Amino acid sequence: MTIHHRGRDARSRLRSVHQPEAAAPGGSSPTSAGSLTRRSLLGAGAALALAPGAASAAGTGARAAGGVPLGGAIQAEFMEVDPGYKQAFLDHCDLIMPMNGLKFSLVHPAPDQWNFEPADRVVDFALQNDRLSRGTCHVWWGATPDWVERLDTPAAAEAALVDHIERIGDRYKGRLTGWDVVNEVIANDPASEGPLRQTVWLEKLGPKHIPIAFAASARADPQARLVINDYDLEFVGPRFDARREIMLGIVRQLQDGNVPVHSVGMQGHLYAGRQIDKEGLERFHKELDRLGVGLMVTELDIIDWETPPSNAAQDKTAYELVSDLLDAIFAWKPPQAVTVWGITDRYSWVPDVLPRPDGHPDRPLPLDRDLRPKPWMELLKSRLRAG
Ligand code: 9MR
Repeated sequence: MTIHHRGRDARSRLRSVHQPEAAAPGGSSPTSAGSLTRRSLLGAGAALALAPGAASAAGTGARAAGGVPLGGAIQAEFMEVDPGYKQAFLDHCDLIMPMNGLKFSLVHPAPDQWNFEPADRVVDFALQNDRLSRGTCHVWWGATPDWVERLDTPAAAEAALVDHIERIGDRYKGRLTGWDVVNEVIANDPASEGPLRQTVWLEKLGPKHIPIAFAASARADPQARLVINDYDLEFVGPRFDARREIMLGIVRQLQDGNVPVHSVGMQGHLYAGRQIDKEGLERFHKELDRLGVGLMVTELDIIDWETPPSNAAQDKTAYELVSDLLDAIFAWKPPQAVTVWGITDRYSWVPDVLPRPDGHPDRPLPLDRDLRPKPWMELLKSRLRAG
């Protein structure tokens, strides 16, 4: 398998992920979603025992007394320079997590180099203020350091992955409610590229990198809620149906191999112009529940580029999208947490990667640039509080 994104800059990589209409990476060998068989994920030696304590961890986690926790992902680089930004997380969030500080290439840029400072700052801030925190993410195509790309045997890749996860999981044990263990492993368009995304980890280890990562995470912190996280699981259309099916397939395969997986993380990057699949999501949630696996929203924000250029129109679209998403999830049962990806329009990846074509400012987050809550923040809070 060849990797196609190596030469591109991070921004264009992210754009291609979040722009399904963009051409699929050239040269990939198409496989059908059906080729992810139950056996294929759990290659020889990958079926690892459920770590002690992990079964009970499935029943614990981030649910706060009195409702569903509202989380916020914070960018450590703005915390000290912008006190209003930092305070906004205390004003609104039950859970405060590092947006980027625990990604592989940032925390572990060279084999013997670790940079825990930015993540520690966020986790300390959360815990000192009696908030929860969680970690993202061990396996992600978008944060693979060069040294990992250069590992030239499967054994070396597996050792590096396991060592990374064990070391970092152990360091944050008891301080994080859980981890996005693998992020964005499903092909962007399963019909032409799928079922799994072509990544360095897939190239080096095959699909078994997924159970390897979950098993290592469970060993490192047996109480942590282990999450498989992905985008584009929410909408109406065959591409989204296929992505939900693949997600269920991965969860079932992990369970078949006795590998602990406790929740599916639905990123929730919601697009104006797309429709939330209320029935499809309810079915998805119900099936996860039947499997004993929870559902959480992990990266909620709004990509409003197909909305007329007015604050009122953009906020109305955002409100409707969030309302539809919550209706769809709550139709079965409350989610385990809902986390917004940032908190204020001051700082977001959306204008960098998916700017509005008309140049009007994006309004991706629940607080505006002056930290005033938009109607969808009130909606979110009242739905989550009611639980
Ligand atoms: O919002 C994040 C941005 O600050 C980072 O520069 C970027 C690369 O690490 O990642 C962004 O977050 C992504 C997340 O980790 C995975 N889902 C898509 C998010 C937006 O691109």
